[in-house]
Amino acid sequence: MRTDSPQTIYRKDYTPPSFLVDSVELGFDLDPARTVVASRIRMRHNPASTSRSIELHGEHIELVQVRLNGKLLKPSQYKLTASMLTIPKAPDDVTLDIETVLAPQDNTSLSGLYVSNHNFFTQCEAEGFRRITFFPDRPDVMAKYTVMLRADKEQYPVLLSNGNLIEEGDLGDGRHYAKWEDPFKKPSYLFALVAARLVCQEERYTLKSGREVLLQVWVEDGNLDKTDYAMQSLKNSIRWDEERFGLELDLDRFMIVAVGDFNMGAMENKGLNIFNTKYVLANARVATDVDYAGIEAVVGHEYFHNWTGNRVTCRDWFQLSLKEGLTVFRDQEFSADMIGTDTGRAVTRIDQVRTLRQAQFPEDAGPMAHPVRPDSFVEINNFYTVTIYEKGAEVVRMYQTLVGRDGFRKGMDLYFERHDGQAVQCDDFRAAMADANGRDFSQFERWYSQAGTPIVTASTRYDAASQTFELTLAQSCPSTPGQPKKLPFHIPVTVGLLAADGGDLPLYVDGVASNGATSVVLELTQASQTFRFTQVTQAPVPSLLRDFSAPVVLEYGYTDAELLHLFRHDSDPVNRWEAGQRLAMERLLKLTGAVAAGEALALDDTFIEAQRALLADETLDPAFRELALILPSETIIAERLAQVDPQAIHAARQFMRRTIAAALKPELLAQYHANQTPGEYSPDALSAGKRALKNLALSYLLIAPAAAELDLARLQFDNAGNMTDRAAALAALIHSGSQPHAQAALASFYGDFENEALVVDKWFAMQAAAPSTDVQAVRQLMTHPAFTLKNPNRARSLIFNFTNANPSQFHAADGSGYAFWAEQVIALDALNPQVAARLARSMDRWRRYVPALQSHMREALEKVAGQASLSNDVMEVVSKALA
Ligand code: 0A1
Ligand code: ZN
Repeated sequence: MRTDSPQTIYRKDYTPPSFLVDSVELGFDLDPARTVVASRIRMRHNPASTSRSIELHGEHIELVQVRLNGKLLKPSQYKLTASMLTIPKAPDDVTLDIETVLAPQDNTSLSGLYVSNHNFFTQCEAEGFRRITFFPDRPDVMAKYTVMLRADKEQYPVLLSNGNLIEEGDLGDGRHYAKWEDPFKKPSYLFALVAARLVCQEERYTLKSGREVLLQVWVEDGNLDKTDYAMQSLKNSIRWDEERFGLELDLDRFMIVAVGDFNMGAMENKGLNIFNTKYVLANARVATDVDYAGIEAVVGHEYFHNWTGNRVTCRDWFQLSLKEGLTVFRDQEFSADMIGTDTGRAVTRIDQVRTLRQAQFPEDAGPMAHPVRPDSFVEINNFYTVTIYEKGAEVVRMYQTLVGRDGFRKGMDLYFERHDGQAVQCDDFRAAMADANGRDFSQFERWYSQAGTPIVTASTRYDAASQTFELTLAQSCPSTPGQPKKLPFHIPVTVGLLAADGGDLPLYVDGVASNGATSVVLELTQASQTFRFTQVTQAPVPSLLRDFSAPVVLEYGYTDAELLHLFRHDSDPVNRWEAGQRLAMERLLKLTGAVAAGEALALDDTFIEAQRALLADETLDPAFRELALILPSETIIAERLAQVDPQAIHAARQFMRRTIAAALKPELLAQYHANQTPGEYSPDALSAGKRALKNLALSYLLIAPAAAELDLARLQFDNAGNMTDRAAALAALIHSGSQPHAQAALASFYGDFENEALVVDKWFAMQAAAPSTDVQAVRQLMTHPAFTLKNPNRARSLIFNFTNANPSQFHAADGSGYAFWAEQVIALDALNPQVAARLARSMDRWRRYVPALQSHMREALEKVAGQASLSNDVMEVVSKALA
């Protein structure tokens, strides 16, 4: 066991910085083994601070010398620890000159300055800048940066940093230089540099105002045929932010750079966004529809950060969701607007709900549960979570639901009017939304301070004589670590009432302005509240929480008949989908119980007939039909059970899929043929929806395939004109249970794509997630020459997909999956603590498993926790799991 216990940082302990920085000049002499960084920092005392000592963070770097106002400081004049350089009793105006040395080639953490495929990149969020030079590395210190880069010209022909290129030239000795200046002040976490051998696609683009800007997408040589979609997405993002929010690009030059080794998706460094290759590179041959959608979303996300994150930033890291929740909401709206149709919007909304249920609800119910604005953390990198991002986006969306689109825009305008150029808090955003709309959002604050997923329980009463319909909504929220009791939330619940013919009844609600509309937003603020609908001419079926108007669990005792009615008729497509999910979930829970009890399994015709009708309903978008046919995942089913038996869940879900496949074979085949997308590949939503439905049909047809189905899949695999169809056919063959077919296709796929790293990731990922792949097979795959733990994408593709997407094997009864998990967490931690800590999270829900598995899981967790040298990142996760 490690002896020093990691330090917890509390939000309540915030103090303003003692010194503010006006400008920073950085000089880099880049060398993989020994990079020298010279910095000149002009600072002045912050009147808001009582402290006179300058505190500069610094980690894993060597201090060569420090001068204060020109004078070299003796070691006795400062204090240097492993994480901080402190200069006590400093005068009001200070210029510091600091020289540091570092070794980027040894930096496997991918935080700070590092080398990837012989090129230099930086990643400074959250606290990476301190791995480059000593600095007050906190987001409320905003300064202007000038950066001089010097490097070997032959090896690093491209030298990039934030802002504008103001000078470049030769240094004579085979080296060259480039000088960059960022006209905007920024926190250190937005600093970036790239020194590399890269090529770019570039374009001049005219803003609505008429100003011309230069857009560039930088990639390795050989990848220029994969940059069109990222460039198009960037242009779409720029236009969208102008139109929807009146926000213009504030720089003359905007760059996207792709790097193969990256811990996250991408990073919004000012004017120099650095991206995981996964979110840049695409063409029909190598990328799937899902990849294309990811590129559009992430390019948008990083671009939108330029205003929500960069121009207005966070006061401290507890406010992370201020920029992340808001920016995810913006990228979600962007993706929805890009599709443009109502069902298209609904399809994106359904995807968001699925992500919440698959990942955020479990987080909110587990040992790492935290509020959208946390009160404490050990390692900030562990708080780039689905709660901060996706639940944070839901919180922002609720403002829009409460004040409408126009009211939301007014709130955004006021937010920028008040806070441009500042580092602020979540409360400031809430105040802007409230003040711009004359609303009281004080209770709404609880969405930021209380963790846990609220449960809203509905009950209803219809009185035919008075034509009134009463809807009672009661809310509660389970306790979470450190928060045993919760107060009521301010919850928007969008409601409609369906008539017997499936149409919407006009709504009149006492005390609520509804005026006969077909949907109304009710505001639930008490523990329990009754809403009275009048002029209700017939007993309705309530459609509750339309468009998933709040991130809650909604409970209502729907009958099957009511759910079928909603599934067939609800005018809100999200709730239509939801009714189908409820029908499926009820059955999956019963089947899981039956498997565990050793009883015979059966699926009713009603459910099958509903699925049959939906599958062939040509009035519905294929994309919607596909979503409505996917059964709740094994993870989502598990969340509904007090005690989880992964094998029983797997068997129950497989039984249901097999039964559907057998009953609907002709319809599935018909849809398979009806939804082909011949001709040139296009990632547009309609074509992607057709492929999704067709490939879902294929996967069903290959559950228990005869020779004809195997041939169908192989034919698609061989003749596919795009990666979506090729990968789907390969997955179907892998899951078909026919080893010869699966192995042949895998070998041919690898042969065709071995030089495409992102496709090799898919090859590993598909195998890792197949129920036929046991832990022994994963170990075998790890010996493949293409496997390495050092590349995060590769580690995720094999190891994370096994632990997170292959529950029946990961949870093998003998605990071998957990022992493997422990080994990999430990091995990864030595290389890259951030990635290791994410893998550590796979064990979050261990206390919910059947006792036999729990004891194996505890053993594995204790093994990790007992390691002599463990990063704070992993330590925080495993100790919270065991607490
Ligand atoms: N701000 C980025 C995400 C990001 C966070 C941390 C990173 O390294 C530790 C990298 C990227 C975003 O929201 O896109
Ligand atoms: Zn972000």
